[in-house]
Amino acid sequence: MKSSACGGGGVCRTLVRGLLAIVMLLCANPLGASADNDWLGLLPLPRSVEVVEDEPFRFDESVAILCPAEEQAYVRSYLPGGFGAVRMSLAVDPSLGLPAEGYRLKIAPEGVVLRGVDRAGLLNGFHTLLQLFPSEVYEGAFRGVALLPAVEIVDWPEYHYRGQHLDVARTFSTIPQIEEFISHLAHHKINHLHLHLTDDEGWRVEIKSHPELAEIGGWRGGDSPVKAIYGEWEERYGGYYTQEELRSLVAYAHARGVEIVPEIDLPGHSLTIGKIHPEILCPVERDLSASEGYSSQNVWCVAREENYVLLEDIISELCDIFPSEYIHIGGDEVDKSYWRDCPHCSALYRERGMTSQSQLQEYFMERLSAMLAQRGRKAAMWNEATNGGTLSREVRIHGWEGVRQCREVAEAGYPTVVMPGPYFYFDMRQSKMEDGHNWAGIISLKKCYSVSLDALGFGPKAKSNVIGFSGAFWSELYVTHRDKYDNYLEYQTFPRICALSEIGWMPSSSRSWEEFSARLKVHEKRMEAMGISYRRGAPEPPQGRQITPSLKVSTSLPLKNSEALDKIASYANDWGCRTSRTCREGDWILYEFASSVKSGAVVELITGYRHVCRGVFPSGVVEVSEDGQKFREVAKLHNGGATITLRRPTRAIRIRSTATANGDNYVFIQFPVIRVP
Ligand code: TNX
Repeated sequence: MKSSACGGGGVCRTLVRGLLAIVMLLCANPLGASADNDWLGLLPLPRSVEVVEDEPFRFDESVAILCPAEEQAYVRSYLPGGFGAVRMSLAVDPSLGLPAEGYRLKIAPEGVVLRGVDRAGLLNGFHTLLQLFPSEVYEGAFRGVALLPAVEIVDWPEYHYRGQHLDVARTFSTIPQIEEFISHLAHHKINHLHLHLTDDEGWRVEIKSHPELAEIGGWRGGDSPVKAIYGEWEERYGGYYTQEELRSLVAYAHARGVEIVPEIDLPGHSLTIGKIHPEILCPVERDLSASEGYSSQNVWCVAREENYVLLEDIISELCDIFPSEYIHIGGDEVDKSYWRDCPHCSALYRERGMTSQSQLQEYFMERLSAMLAQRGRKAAMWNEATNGGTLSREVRIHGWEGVRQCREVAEAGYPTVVMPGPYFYFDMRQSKMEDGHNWAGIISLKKCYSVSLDALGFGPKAKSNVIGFSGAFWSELYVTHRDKYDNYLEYQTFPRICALSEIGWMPSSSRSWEEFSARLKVHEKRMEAMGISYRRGAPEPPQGRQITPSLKVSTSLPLKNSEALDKIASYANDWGCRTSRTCREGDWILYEFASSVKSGAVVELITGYRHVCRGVFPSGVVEVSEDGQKFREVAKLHNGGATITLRRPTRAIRIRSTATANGDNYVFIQFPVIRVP
C-alpha cells in the first residue's frame, strides 16, 4: 500500500520539521515538564505531528486505560494503568479513513485517544505512544509520572512488508532470545520476522511425523551425522524448537503485531536432512578424497516421487504451526550439477522438454507451491527460484543477491521483498576493522539508510511490485563471536534496524540522513532502556604494531596456487591461501622468521577464513622454536586459532593439526599478526 498524506510528502515534511523545530525550542524545558524530551526523537518519524496545545497530558497512577481485550496483556505489560476515570482510550475504528495499518493519536490535557484503522494500526499507534513516554517505559510496568506533549499524530506506513530475517540454523537462538528480538522489532514497527529454520548445518523445527529431523538434525558434531562446523568442534552443538514452543512464539509475536514467516530452505541448503535421509539425494557418486570422505551433497532429487510425500508431511505440519499467509520454501544457491548427473532428474528433464536446469528447480518449487495452495497458503522464495523464467507470479520473491536481481524480479511482476545483500545483510561488517562477513561489502548505517527505490534505480513498474524491505541476519559467525560481545546479534542489527524501520515506514522523500541521525541520538536512550546492546560507533583499531620480520611460510598441505603462500609471507594477501584438500592429523603450517621475534610479542594465529570459522584445523597445537629446529608446544587451537605471548626470542612457530577433516575440502592458511610491545 502506497500513498501520501499531503499530496507529495514535501509539504508534510516541512510541516513536521517546522513543528519539531518549534517544539525543540519549547523543550529547553519541555512543556514545563521534566528534563526528559525523549519524545522528540520519534523513530520512525510519523507522517504528521501537530502540536495542538501547550499544556501536556499528565500520566500518573490515576489514569485508567481502556483497550480491546486482545491487546490488554501487552499494553498493560508497559502501562499497567490505574483506576481513575478513563483518560486513555485505545481502540480500532475502521471508519478512520486511513490506509491499512494507519492510526490517529490525539493527546490533550484531558486525555489520550488512540484509534487504529485496524489492529495493526492500533499497535503501531501504541508503539508511537510509548516513544512519547520517558524511556524507562521500556523497562516495563511503568508506574511513574509522565508529561505527554499535547500532539495529534496521523500516521501510516509506506510499505506493508517491514521485515527482519533471523538465521537460527547456523547458530541456535533460544526461544527467550527470539522473543526479546521480536519485542525490539515491534518497537521499531518491523512487522515480519523471517525465521530461517533449516539449513546445511541444522534442522530446528520439530516435525511430529518425522521426529528424527529435529532430534538428529538439531545437533551437529559429536556422534551426529551432521558434521561440526562454525566452531564448537569438540562438542555436540545445537537445539531445536518443539511445535508447542513455536506456537507460543507465534502468539508472542502476534501480540506485538509481528508475523513470523517460517522458512525451510529447499531444494538446496539441505545437507542436514540429506545426512539423516540420504535417499532423498540424487544417486550420484563424487570423488570425496579432498574432504576425507565428507560429502556436502545438499540438494533434493527432483525426480524421486517419494520425496514429495516427505515434503508434504513437512509442509503440512509447518502450516499447522505457522498461520502466516506465506511460507518461505527457500530456493537459493542450488548446486544443479547433481541434477545434471542424476539419471532420474535427467530423464525428467528430457521427458518434459526442459531447456535449462533452472526449470527442474521451477518444477520442484511449483509442486511445493501447490501443496501450500491446498492449505490456503502462498509460497515465498529467494530470487534464484525465478531463473527458469516461468515461475508463477503468485510467488512472493525475496531478492537478496544484489540490487539488479531485486529490480528484475519486481519488473517481471513478482511481489517483491527488497533485501539486497549490499544494503540489508546485517551479518556484513559495519566498518573495515570490525567482525562480520564482507562478501557483500561493508554496510555502514549511512549506506543502509541511503536505500530508496529511486536510489536503487527501480522504474515505475518495478516499484509498483515492491511490497517492502527486509534486513537479514545470517548466523555463520554468531556462534564463534558471541562470547566476545554482550549480544552479537544486537550489535550487528542495531542501529541498522533503525534505518530499516524508516526505509519501510516513511516515504523516501521525507527522509534525511542528518535528521535521522539527530533523532537516533534521542532514540539511543530508548534502546538502552529496551536492553539492546546496539553498536555505539566503530571500535578502536587494534593497538600496537604489526611487524613483518621477513617471513617464510611453508606447509605439508598441497596448495591450489603456491604463489598465494608468498603473498601471505609478505602480508599482501589477507584473504588467505587455499589448500586443495582438507586437513589430516599431523598436517602443519610453519612460520619461520629471518630474525628472532622479541620475547613479549603477542602473536595471533588463525587457520580458516579470517571471519568465518570454516576451512580451519578444527583441533591442533601451536609450537614455538628458539632455533628453528627444536619445537615445544605452547597452546592448543580453539576455533582454528590461538593467541600466544612469546616468552623467549622466537625463530619459528608451527601449527600442527590433530584433526582429520573439517567438513570442507580445503584449509585456508593465513599470516600471523604479530604485535611487539
Ligand atoms: C548467502 S542469502 C546465503 C546464506 C548465507 C549468506 C551469508 C541466501 C539466500 N544465501 O546461505 O548465510 O549468504 O551472508
